[in-house]
Amino acid sequence: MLCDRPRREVDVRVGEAGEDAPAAEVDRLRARERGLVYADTAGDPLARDRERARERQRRVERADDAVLEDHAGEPNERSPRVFDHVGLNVTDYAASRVFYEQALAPLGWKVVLAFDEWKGCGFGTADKPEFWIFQREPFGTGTHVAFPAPDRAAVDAFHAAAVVAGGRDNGGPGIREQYAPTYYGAFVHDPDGNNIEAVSHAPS
Ligand SMILES: N[C@@H](CCC(=O)N[C@@H](CS)C(=O)NCC(=O)O)C(=O)O
Repeated sequence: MLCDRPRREVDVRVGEAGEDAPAAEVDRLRARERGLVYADTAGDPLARDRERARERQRRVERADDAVLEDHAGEPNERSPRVFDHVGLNVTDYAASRVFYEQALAPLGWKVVLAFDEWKGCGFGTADKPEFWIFQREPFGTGTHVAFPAPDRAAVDAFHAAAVVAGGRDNGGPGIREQYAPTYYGAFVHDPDGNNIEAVSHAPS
């Protein structure tokens, strides 16, 4: 909320919305724009004190577009990557490799390291393998793996590609309000019956 006569202005560079101001207020600022916002006074015993509350106003400068990317499903300080890498045991390496190559391509994942002689390969979005498949026992089924999508169109593309690749539809693209208001996901079973999902948390 803008205020033309604040009692006290403090210049801070906001790298993360939510600490010094509600995200919705910071989101109104474009990259490099500056403006005054109210600090989040929830739980603050001084919040009802008008003078003190005004002192909590902060002048902020949107740091850069990285704040917007907070919604894109990429790891960041508030939502760090949980695993370094994960792996599934599959019954047919060749079949699963083709399935995942086609299904994950719209999300920017590809095979970045392969051990064909051991019937295994790792997928990644850069040069680091973060999702592995290996043909070995005990064969797995029913595991749920969700891949981050940069936007809703990528979720749509994932679902279409995964079905064309032979995946079994387990829920078309759409909002799943039971998980979160902007949770946009799609689900497909891989050749072994694992529940593979793409999800976007973008606001629209
Ligand atoms: N067919 C459902 C699939 C939902 C789903 O699999 N959700 C995940 C969590 S994001 C899950 O493991 N749900 C529990 C379950 O299906 O038992 C849909 O389209 O919404």
